[in-house]
Amino acid sequence: MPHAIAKQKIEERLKNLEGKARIQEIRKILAEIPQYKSGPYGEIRAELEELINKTRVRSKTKAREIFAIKKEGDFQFVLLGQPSSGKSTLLNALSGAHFKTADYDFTTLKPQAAFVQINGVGFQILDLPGIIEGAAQDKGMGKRILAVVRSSNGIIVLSDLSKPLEETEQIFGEIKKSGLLMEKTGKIILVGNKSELPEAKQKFEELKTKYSNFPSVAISAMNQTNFEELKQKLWETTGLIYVFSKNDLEKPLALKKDSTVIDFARKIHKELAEQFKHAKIYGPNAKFQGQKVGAEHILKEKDIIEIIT
Ligand SMILES: Nc1nc2c(ncn2[C@@H]2O[C@H](COP(=O)(O)OP(=O)(O)OP(=O)(O)O)[C@@H](O)[C@H]2O)c(=O)[nH]1
Ligand SMILES: [Mg+2]
Repeated sequence: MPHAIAKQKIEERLKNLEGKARIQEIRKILAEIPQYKSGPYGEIRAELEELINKTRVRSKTKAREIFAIKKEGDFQFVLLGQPSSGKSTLLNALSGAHFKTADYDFTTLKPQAAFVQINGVGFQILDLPGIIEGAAQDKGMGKRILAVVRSSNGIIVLSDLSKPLEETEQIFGEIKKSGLLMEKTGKIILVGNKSELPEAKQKFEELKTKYSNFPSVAISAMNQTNFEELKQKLWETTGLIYVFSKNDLEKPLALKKDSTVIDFARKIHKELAEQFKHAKIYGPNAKFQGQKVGAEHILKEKDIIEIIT
């Protein structure tokens, strides 16, 4: 075959192929064409080798662009569950977003973020593509999905209670295999969805027993039932408390448990911390309203704080 025609045919074969599939096809072509090291076929060969490298770089940047979502707010949860477990439906209901939902698998193909308000504090929750068995070995984009899970602060395992429980066990298997069970100890919550369906209750009880060391709650994302309990458990999972500045009783501020008055001042403004003299505490935990405290006083949820400079 004249090499000009060969070149055209190669272009045809590679059209519309990306990533792994493109590299595989290039390798196949390399094996098929005459094995000359120089001359026109030698040149085609060199071009194809170069194309493999370019494809690698391109698919890497692409994957990163699509998959990286900047962490915003005090805590980032991810929704991890089998395909069609209702992840997008749940996030829409909690946040008012309008992500696509459908009764077929793999509706969501890349992470998408929304803010959910709990106790007046905004949390970022990421909706992810469904996860399947073999994810830790990269099946179904598994590695990329798990990388997003790794960089988050907490995991909501969304179990589809209309499906065999083995599917949920597989998800726990994958997060265990990838080391996330250890890394995210105390930051994983089990949520059973579609609880309004028959047999869901019974299945959830089984799950709850099996995974008794995780906080768990059964909900119906569709009917929005048990959302208060869900939010309360999510809040507890964050390990945060919310407090108020005496100047702004509308907007609470989230702090890590056991934060001190000076941590609070720092979070508001560096200068406020530098000019700190003492503080006054109001609210349900104060010994009396306006209790005077020092910089190292440990705050409790719902404290109202006045910094004196
Ligand atoms: N019966 C019932 N169906 C639900 C519930 N929540 C979601 N669904 C349905 O389940 C199907 C899948 O919902 P999605 O929100 O698209 O699920 P997903 O987990 O985001 O799916 P993928 O993005 O494909 O992984 C849709 O038909 C939803 O209407 C629920 O609480 N009860
Ligand atoms: Mg989805």
